[in-house]
Amino acid sequence: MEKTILKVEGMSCEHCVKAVTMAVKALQGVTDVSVSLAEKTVAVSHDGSATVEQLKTAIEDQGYDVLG
Ligand SMILES: [Cu+2]
Repeated sequence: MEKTILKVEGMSCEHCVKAVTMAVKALQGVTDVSVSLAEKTVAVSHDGSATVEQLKTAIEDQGYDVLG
C-alpha cells in the first residue's frame, strides 16, 4: 500500500472535498482519500495500480490545480 499526498489549490468547501474524493476514489486501486481544506492536501491510499499522474489528472479534471 502506498500513500501519496498531493498539494491542491482551489478547494474551498465540502462540495470540493466531495468532488475530489469521488473522482480519486473512482480510480483503480484507490482505497482511501482524505482531503484537508486547511492544509490544502489530498492524501490518497492506493496500491499503485493508478499512477501519481492519473491521481493528479483526476483532480485537475474536477477543476482544481495540483501543485505537487
Ligand atoms: Cu467547494
